[in-house]
Amino acid sequence: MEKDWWKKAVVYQVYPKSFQDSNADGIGDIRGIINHLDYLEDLGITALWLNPMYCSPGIDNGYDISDYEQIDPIYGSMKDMQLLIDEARKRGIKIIMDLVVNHTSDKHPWFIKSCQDRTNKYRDYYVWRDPVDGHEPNELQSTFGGSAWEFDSQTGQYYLHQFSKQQPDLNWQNSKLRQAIYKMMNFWIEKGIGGFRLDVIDLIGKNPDTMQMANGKDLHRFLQEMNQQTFGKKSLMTVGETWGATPEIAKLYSDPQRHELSMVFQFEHTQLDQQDGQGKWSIKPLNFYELKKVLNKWQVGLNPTGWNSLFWNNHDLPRAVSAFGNDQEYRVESAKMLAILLHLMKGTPYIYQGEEIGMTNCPVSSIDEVNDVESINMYHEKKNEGFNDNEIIRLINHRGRDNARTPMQWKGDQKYAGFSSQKPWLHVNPNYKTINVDDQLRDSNSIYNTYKELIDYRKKHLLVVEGSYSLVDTADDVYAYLREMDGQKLLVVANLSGKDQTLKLDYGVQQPWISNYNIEKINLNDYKLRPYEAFAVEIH
Ligand code: TEU
Ligand code: CA
Repeated sequence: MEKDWWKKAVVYQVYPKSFQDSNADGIGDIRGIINHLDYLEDLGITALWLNPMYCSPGIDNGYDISDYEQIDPIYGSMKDMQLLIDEARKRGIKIIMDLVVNHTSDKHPWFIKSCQDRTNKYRDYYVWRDPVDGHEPNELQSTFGGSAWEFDSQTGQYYLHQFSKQQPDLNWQNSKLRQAIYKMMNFWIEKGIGGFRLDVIDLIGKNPDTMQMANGKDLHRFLQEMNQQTFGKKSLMTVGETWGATPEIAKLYSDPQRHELSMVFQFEHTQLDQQDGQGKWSIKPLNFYELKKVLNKWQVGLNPTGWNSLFWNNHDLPRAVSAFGNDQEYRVESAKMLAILLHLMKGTPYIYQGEEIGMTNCPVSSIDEVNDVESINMYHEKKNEGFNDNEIIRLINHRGRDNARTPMQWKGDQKYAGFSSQKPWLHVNPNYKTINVDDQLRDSNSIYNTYKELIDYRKKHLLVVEGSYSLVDTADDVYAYLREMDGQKLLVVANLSGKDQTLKLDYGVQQPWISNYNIEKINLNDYKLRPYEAFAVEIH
């Protein structure tokens, strides 16, 4: 196997609970994924990242794991999982497993034993601290609201949880814990998987006493140790989820000389519609020039030693076309623009399920319709602070995680969008009648086919993978860049805005590889870009 295969890969992210239900219980499952491998092969993707399907009480939809080496029965069995790995391989698709090792579920046997008394050998698998003056050890807050410390009355200490209190943090300072994790990783590697996506991996070097959680002092040492004891010699792909990364930090993770990870997810561009330093529930309009600056910074900044991941959305974020495009009158144009802009950049692109058909956010009108623990906790917190329902629902509709988690829209003419024959665990977006896979497969001009073409270009032109990247000077709301290799030159232009823009570049008249307004020829010396217009042209 080629060592750096992941540099050429296009990754598709499946949120299993919402992809396809094969046994009519309203919950997506492994058989449902297997049933759609041909679809994914047709799209052209070469790796599949699966959100967690291990045994879990499901407080945080699988990110609270109670057994790392078993499949949760709601998703199927280990036999189904092995079948998925093997069937995917036959289609040239590698399976990337979600590795959640910053915390477990409070129902994991390690934690249950850890709670029994202060001296048992699992006590130190988690992070326990004495009360200070009868209170929490310090001010650390949980990402999902409230204190990050929970008191255990049986043993008289607090345990740390950076997410919900049912997700106790593991203590990575304990070498026995680290060995247990590596053993579990090797168990999965032996099944023939293609790699791991490492959940909130930048938190494992935490020091709760100094309150430094992300980018702690032992983080890179732990990753090097993990690399050496698990995937290091195995051409696997690894992508770390690192909310706290800067380009400099991302290079530490992804420089091959350092033997850590293949790449990381950085989130700077997904936070530009938040007010500075005020977190995800503070909203401001997206500034297109800022977006261009940030994406460009990462393209330039990771050169030459690092490697970028390229993505607009995932299961934690609003839908791409709703967050960065216009999900109403320009839904098709802006969804294609986002695809063209991202997929011709340097790095490994990720497509989140439904993005390839331009699925949109799915607004709700009451908290009763909300499933996600993060949104529900925030709702109660804000209620206590005196906010009214409408204000809070507006925030949830803008940034809540359920937006991305509604069932995949396969068919326009079936109840529940062809996701299941039974009422799904989460509502289906009513727009499935017009936004669905079936219709787009039939339409050669669909968003789906734009993605398919872009993936194909990446496979056929090494330039897209390896070519250099440089920004081209244009109007603020227009993003243009050049990719170059061995004399071949590709120009990519995207109008990020819903307004007309002028483009004047000394490249004459060219024929595009791809465009979202179906143009045959473009006079680059003087061109009027329409709302969200985008194209890529090879310069001759
Ligand atoms: O996400 C990490 C994380 O910090 C998110 O919770 C993020 O803060 C929020 O969703 C968006 O603002 C990972 C997983 O992707 C997420 O689904 C899990 O809930 C979380 O870790 C805990 O495992
Ligand atoms: Ca099912």
